[in-house]
Amino acid sequence: MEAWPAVTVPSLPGQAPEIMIWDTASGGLAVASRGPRATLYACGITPYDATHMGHAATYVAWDLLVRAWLDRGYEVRYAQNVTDVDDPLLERARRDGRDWRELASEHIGRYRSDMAALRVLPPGDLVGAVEALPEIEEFSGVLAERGALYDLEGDTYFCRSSDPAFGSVSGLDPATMAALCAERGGDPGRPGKKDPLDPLVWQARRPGEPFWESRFGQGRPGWHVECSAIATRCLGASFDVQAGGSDLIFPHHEMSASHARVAFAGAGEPAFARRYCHAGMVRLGGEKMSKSLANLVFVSALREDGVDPMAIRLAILAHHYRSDWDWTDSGLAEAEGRLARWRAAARSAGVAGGAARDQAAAEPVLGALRARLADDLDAPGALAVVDSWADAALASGAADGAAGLIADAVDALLGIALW
Ligand code: 5CA
Ligand code: ZN
Repeated sequence: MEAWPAVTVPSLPGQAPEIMIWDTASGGLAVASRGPRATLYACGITPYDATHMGHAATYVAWDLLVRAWLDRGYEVRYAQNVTDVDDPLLERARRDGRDWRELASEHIGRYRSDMAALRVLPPGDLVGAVEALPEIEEFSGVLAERGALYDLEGDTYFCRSSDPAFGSVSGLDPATMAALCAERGGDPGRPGKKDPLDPLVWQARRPGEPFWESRFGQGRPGWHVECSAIATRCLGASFDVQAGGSDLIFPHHEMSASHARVAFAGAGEPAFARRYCHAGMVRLGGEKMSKSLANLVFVSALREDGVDPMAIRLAILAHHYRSDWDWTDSGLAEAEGRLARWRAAARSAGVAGGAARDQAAAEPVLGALRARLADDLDAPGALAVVDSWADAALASGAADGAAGLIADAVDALLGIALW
């Protein structure tokens, strides 16, 4: 499906250092990509409600990674899915007496326009589960040929025991895995399963629900295999980064990786992602912002209230992507103040035309910004660098010969437009 329009990214003199990122699987910092082509798969939305600040924060985090890679001179290939058929979407459509396709399409449209407003660069591939059904079936067929699937009353399950490396993404113990499975869409208690953790790969047709024909009978695909198939179809058997919120570490990212390891066993490099990266949870009033709890702040609602999307983006960037944090009105007000200060500094430095491009003068700020972002996307550190520049520019009142370049760097690396 179509993504959203890209904004232009100014090119900067010099080059970003090696980008390091926290890898959940190894529990440490790792080089995000060896280049020169960097590949990213970020799990996309399930479109049954509007984009909330939690979604926005995760996609802004991966946008920092994409921008850092571009600044390093890498060619970026970025794929994202849209889970446009799944239980929560069908349940919401039923609850509201709406057609599930129409509900999905409304929220995908809103997501696109929110992402564009936040200046998040679009993925090259935005792929819906429904449009990827042939690829998902083909991928599942490979699992079947490898003897990794079994039938239970018409439903098709994946044997997690077919993957010797199962557990290597999350590193969790079996009891925690079972608890998280139950909480996050799995069915560890279903009688007849070979292992409580085995996930559905194809779910048999249920009354009143959409279904498609397949070699596994009439039905629809499981959630984890959707991402295994789409990611590997778009990026190949191995790619650099698999990204999502920390609520996807288990079971989702564990299962998607496990499917791919079995499907591509013996194909050379270990399959699926080299790094697994996870964003913290955005909360409201101390509780995870989630569609199911309905404690949501929507990007579109703030925009309709006249909030500048750049202030929303700055409010997100004030928190490190890996931390859990609370969305607050005061955080947004602080971001509005910061944006006004940065814009005043750019204006007072006379850069409306972007003419002030003294490279030597810009270098300390540019170098510090790049260093902060290369260190596990340290956005709060990067904001502090720009704050110091803006404070000094405002205090001196003199024309700043570097301001045009610095504004370009703020745009290219942080995605914040100062004019
Ligand atoms: N469609 C699946 C992924 S394949 C899904 O999880 N969709 S979602 O709409 O529920 O979430 C989209 C992304 O936002 C995921 O990366 C998820 O981890 C992230 N996310 C959801 N809620 C929050 C939150 N409160 N804070 C931070 N990230 C969140
Ligand atoms: Zn996913």
